[in-house]
Amino acid sequence: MKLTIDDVRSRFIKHLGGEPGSVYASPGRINLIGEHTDYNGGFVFPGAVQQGIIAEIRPNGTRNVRAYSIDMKDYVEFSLDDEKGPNATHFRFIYGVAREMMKLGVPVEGFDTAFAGDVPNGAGMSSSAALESCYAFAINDLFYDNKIEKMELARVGQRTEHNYIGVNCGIMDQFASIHGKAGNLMRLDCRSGEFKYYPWNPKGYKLVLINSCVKHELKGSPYNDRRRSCENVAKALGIETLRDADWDMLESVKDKISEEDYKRAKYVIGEYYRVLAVCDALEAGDYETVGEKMYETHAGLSKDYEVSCEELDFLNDIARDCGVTGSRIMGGGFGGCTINLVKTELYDTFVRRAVSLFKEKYGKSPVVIDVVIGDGSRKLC
Ligand code: GAF
Repeated sequence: MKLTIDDVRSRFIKHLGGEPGSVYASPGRINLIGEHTDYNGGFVFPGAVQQGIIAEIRPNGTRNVRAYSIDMKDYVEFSLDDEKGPNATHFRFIYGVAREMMKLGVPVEGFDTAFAGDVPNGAGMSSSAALESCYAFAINDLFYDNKIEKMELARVGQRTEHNYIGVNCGIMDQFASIHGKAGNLMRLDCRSGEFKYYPWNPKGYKLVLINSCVKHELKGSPYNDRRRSCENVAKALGIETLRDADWDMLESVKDKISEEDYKRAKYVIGEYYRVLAVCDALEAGDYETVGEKMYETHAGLSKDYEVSCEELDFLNDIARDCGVTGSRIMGGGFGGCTINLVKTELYDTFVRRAVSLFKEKYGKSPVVIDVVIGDGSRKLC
């Protein structure tokens, strides 16, 4: 994390006055494979990154929250008992988390807070989950003696997206932000909630993100439509989620569902099998298969799930032309980054080529982000 405690503390004191409070951090995430599977009860394979949110928080003995966003240079004051909450999205995350914690019986009190982040916005690295997880973790620590278990804190963040932001997301991002562990990816079964850490140390390979800087915002994007398509197909099949579907079942309802819903489900079922194949390949140290599956995911996300864009397809083509082992859209799509599994000796050539060809075509440089797998939500001081 480039951001330091002092960056946040100095503004906290400047804008909110008084004594220092407690400081918490929560990261953004990457996802190796398993995209749009979380809300379908499937598997995901995320890891926390070093970039994240840092927030300083100090209970103020009132029912009000006084919050300063260092990045947006924006201040708000709202009551915890207000039914509507603030308008600005960056403050609604805090309001939503506090209200969801109150619904769980947490005796949340008013607090003063300042926060900043270094997860690039709209990159598909989950800056919003970082913010939600940071406040859920902090409120649990400050007002409830950490009595709420981590998976429930992740659900608080997810419900904040559903109930206060309007994005019907799955659990992956908040799960990853809360549970992240340096040097480890995690395989989460989104149906049972069971997860396993996978040490991530692929000798001879690097993970690098290329941010197209096409702004991805899930709010108002067709993200919710994708989820609805999956639910339509599950309903036609008489099952709870597409986790329980296979190819034959999908074919059996082909005539009863729209062509569009069919394509969405086709991608999701394929992705379920791809994640399992990647788990086996990782256990065998077979990164070629991991990479192949990443390319297959990209093709599915682009052609069947239709959440790619011209710029991301272009970056994916460059990766393939350069001989990069694996490459695909990462996160919800509609812009943001590709994630690339690159042999160390190819790294410089690939990055140089991707930047220059992209710039030549679109007139602006994409941003290169080296992936370092970091820790999940924590108290810094
Ligand atoms: C977004 C959502 F928030 C996640 O829940 C997940 O569905 C992801 O898109 C796609 O895999 O990040």
